[in-house]
Amino acid sequence: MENAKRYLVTSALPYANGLKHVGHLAGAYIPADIYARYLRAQKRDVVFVCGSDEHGTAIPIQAAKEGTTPRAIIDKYHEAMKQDFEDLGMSFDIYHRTSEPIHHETAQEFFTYLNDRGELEIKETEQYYDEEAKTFLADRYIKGTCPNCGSDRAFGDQCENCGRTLSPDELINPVSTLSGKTPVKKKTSHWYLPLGEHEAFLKEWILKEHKDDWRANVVGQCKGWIEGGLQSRAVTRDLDWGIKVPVKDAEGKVLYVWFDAPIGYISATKQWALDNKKDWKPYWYDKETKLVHFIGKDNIVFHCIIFPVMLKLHGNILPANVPANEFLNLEGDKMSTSRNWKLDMRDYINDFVKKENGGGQCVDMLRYYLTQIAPETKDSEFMWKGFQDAVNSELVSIFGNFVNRTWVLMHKLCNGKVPLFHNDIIDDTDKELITEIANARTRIENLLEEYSFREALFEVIDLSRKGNQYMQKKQPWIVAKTLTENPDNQKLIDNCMHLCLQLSANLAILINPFLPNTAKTMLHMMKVVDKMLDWENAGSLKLLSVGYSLREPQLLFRKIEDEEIKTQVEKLKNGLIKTNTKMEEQPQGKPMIQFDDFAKLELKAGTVIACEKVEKADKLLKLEVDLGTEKRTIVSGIAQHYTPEEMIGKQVIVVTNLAPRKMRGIESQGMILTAEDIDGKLQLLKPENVVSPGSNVS
Ligand code: B3M
Ligand code: ZN
Repeated sequence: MENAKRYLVTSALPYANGLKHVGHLAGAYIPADIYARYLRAQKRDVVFVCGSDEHGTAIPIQAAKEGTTPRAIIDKYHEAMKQDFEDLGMSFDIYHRTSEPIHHETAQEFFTYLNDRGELEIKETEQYYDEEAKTFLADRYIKGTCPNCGSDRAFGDQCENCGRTLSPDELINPVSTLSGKTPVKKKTSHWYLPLGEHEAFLKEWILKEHKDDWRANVVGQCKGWIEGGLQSRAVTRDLDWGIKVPVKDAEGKVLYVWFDAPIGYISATKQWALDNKKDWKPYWYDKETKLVHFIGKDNIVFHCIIFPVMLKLHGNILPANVPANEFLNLEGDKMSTSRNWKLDMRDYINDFVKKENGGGQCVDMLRYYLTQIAPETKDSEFMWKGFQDAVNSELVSIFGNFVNRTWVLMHKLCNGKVPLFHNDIIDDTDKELITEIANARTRIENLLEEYSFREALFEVIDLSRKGNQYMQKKQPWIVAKTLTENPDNQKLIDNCMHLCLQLSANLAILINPFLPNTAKTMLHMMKVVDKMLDWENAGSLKLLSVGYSLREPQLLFRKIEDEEIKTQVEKLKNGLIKTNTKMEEQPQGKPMIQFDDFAKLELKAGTVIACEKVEKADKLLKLEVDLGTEKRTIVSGIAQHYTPEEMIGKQVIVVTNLAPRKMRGIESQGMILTAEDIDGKLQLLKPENVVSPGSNVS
């Protein structure tokens, strides 16, 4: 296996529009972190970069939802995501952001370079334009009926109901989400990357050169894209949030987020180099650099086709591999932010990591389970019960148990010191274990080099399992009972404990890329320095010197109780119920209005003086409301929440200038205001203390 001269490891830049869940963590972050930690332990030259993706329509859309500015959104979520990653032990050399000036400059330079060389084409097309908001509409800003399933929750890029990918032209009855108006078609020009011109290169590079060393799912997806015909891709957008297109007269145009985001890897490297007084260029220009992108499967086309074409045209190196992961489901269903069926990193941090001392253990437990179920070749499933089993029956019962037994017995039977190994009485069982220790390193190393993290981790646990079996065969605690009769048997105990201790030291090195906190605790127990964890030490049987006294054992992992799992599953299900009700009733936020719009409403406080049910309508009540200067009849849909008797005497808030409407033959001359609770129950809005009927409400 040839080592590269240097490595650049990247994790997909998460959108700064919300918290990220453990599916993201398992897909693009933990595997990259394991790989980077492994390379560092190998003392290779490695830079591991990530950062927030702060452009694209996702950002202003979230800003509108939260009633704030895009800038406030990226600042808030950048900090939050950065903190979450830190809390979960991601060892980025830099966590950058694409809103930084250095990134804007880098992306603009990149665009200019391609544009000046005629690598981009300009095309004029017709796109939806909102005449009221005076803006072209990004796909996400157009809503309509899905041509596939008929749902009205379809957007210009995708139907929320059936998941089908759409283009704005396919929507039936398109409406602008900004103004609620029907958009018109208007001409606009954009820059395109003519992917078709690079088909031969892509075929050669992916389908031939990398057909064996890239994951089958990745090559398969690329093959589909290439053979389906590569269309030119617009690399600019009509939008006011993003990186300005660095061309004269390109007002109102920004770089497409998928053009600038991957360049974020380059600007992050630049910033890292500035901070550390290094040269960033070899990482992006020298062929002896190994560039590896860790991503989820939905990002394959961008990292394997579009960005490589950009890199090639710009004179950069190409990725050596793109180990994309499939998706992680949760308790039998797809993870989804909009349906709230997810486990946010933040929730795990709050419920486990922050809840107790030794949060490091909990971090490692999650890292363990997510690696054990990593969706490397197919979608996989996060089950709370599976998490509990993985922790209790593997980490606690196998790995933790082996290390703990070794320490307890060493203190009991060897005075807390590393005993001598007596070569004269070595037997086959010892020899077998010694071979296992020697072989494990290469096996694990090969698996890590080919991005099979799941299997590599299995091998580490398996080695500890072998330690348990060895100890079970040797039974030093039984041998100890024969010592008065046969003092020479201490040698048997010594050999067993010596090997178990050396194996433990090996396990610390091998587990370190996966579970760094566990390795740290083990270092503390062994009273050795970090350097022992250098990968080159793995396989050695001389890691702990004879006679060296070690510390008392520490618990590496705690058990996960049934109660904790139950709580989590309930929490998940409750969250789903809440969002379901919320979603049905309020599909999305309404467009912003001006004060003048609000001022058009006339609101008054009134007192209900009579009330009765409306015949044959189980939801309606007919109210007589005293508004001081007049009395009005109002029909209201509150019959399932209030009885007529309860209503009499109550104060209510009435919209008095709403055009009258007939309901079940009765003319309703206004509307009373209610608030709807999460469970659908209606509550009347009313003044805190009784006011005179007819009081103005504003
Ligand atoms: N922000 C999409 C995502 O979070 C996008 C990745 C960019 S990587 C350069 O899935
Ligand atoms: Zn649909």
